[in-house]
Amino acid sequence: MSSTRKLYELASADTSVRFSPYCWRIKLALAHKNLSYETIPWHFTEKDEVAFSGTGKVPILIDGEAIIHDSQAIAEYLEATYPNGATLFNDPATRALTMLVKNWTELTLHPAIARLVVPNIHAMIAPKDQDYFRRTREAVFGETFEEMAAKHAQYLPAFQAALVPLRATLKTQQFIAGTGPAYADHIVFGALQWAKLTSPVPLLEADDPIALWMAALLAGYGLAP
Ligand SMILES: N[C@@H](CCC(=O)N[C@@H](CS)C(=O)NCC(=O)O)C(=O)O
Repeated sequence: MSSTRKLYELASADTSVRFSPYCWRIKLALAHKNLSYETIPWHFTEKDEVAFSGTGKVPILIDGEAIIHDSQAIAEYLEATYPNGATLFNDPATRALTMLVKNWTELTLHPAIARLVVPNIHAMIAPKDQDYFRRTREAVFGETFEEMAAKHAQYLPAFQAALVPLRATLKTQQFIAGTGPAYADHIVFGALQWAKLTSPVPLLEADDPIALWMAALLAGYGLAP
């Protein structure tokens, strides 16, 4: 079974660099469930290669006969298909709270991070992806990458402010989900790992409780820092 599990994952020009926040969620979720898989590096414009899945975005998980896209759908598939592994959502109330974490991450944290890293991502991705990436992201943010990069210091406070409640939480409990990690941790980790791997400057101090939580998550799953 494990030999047939495959994860399509966003790759940079250097295909060993994988920074997608949504793919990181699923990599941690798979590790949490102790499921092995093979990753398939994928570039933004390789839409034909994933047409079979019905989406042009990753992550896409192939698990035997099942083809699932969208990180939330994949997490729910893993929880339903592998109920005997460690749980991703715990009880129904925690599952509901995980949606708040997802929406906060995607609607507050992701935009704050994007304004700091998107110009640098453009420099990191495969040359064949660069025009597409510039056109689509500049349209979303309403400014050129050059304008965005020039405003880096201006955009930093929104990112720092977004992290305040997370840092306060991690000062008093080990994980977002409590004494052990769960999918809520994976969601937020994905965003901050994306930031870490693509920011032109370090965004967290080494002794920041958030940085320590990220390291503990990776170490707990036996993943490389
Ligand atoms: N809602 C999707 C979002 C996935 C997504 O946006 N993936 C990005 C990589 S981080 C992507 O594949 N983008 C392709 C594109 O923009 O063309 C999920 O949760 O999986």
